[in-house]
Amino acid sequence: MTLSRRTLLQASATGAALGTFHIGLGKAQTAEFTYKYAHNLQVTHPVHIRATEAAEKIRQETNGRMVIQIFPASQLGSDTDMLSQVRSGGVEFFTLSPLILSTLVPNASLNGIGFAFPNYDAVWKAMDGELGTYVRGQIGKANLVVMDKIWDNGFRQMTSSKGPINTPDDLKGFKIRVPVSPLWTSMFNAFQSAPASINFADVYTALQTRVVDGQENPLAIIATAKLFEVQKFCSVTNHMWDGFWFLGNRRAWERLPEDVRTVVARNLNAAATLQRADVEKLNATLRTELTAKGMVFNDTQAGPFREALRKAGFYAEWQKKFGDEAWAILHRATGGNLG
Ligand code: X2X
Repeated sequence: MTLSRRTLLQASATGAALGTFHIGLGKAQTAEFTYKYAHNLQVTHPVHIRATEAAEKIRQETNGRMVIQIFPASQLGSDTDMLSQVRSGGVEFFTLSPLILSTLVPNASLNGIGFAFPNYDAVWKAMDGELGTYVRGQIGKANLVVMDKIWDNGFRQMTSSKGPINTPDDLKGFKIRVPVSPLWTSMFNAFQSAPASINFADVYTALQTRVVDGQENPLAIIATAKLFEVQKFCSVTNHMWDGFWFLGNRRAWERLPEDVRTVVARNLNAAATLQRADVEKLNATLRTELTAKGMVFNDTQAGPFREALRKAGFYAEWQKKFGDEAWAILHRATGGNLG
């Protein structure tokens, strides 16, 4: 009696376990949609951490119908490659700086005008408001899908292996890596630097081998991509704010049923909000950490840099390129910090 009851209990326990196993396996095997998401950051960066959480929630909330596989650190290719892949459908999702996106959607780079945003409050008001709506409209016209909430990259700072950047004069002749984007090249040409367009995937090596002497990125990237190993000086310039639009391939997006799309968009946008707070916190605390790792920091004044850009005709040139409508939107968003 005892035995048979135990046998029975064991059998049912095994059955339950097997059942769970089968359901679990079934989910993995029968995901209706398995989409790839590529980005250029390390797995320790808040973009990767929050996107991973969101992908797990999306899997759960769709009962396993939607699986998002994440490929960090430019594993599938550089930003330039991934932009063409997300257009063709080779990857379904991709996060990209608005400035690099401007190689496809020219006015996407509005937020990157030098020294435009005074602080994060102004950034989020703009990107969640009129400026963001305008840019997302432009992205839509280029036949890509974009989530409502932009993710944070941060205010960018300049690093160098040579010496600190204190004034615009220090940028003259400076061999600096910039991302592949006309606005970045134009800005450092205006400073009379020698900018080299290099995808992020190749930046660490370019610095290590001294192909370039410096680069510029927010502290969260200088830390997580370990650029402090190959750069000695960090000059706090806050020379532009940069983010990441969460892009999707349109055909892949339209293949998803409405209810799945809703779950995906809701979780990605919620993750962006959490990620913004993570980066803001990191960018405020990392100076101490990077100093402890041997980096030498200096503060700078925006005034002389902005004046150098103005004198070089940078703002006038970009006002013409963006057009009056777009420039007026930027003007309203930044309280007139445009030269
Ligand atoms: O390429 C960069 O420097 C980075 C990582 O900040 C961007 O994606 C624009």
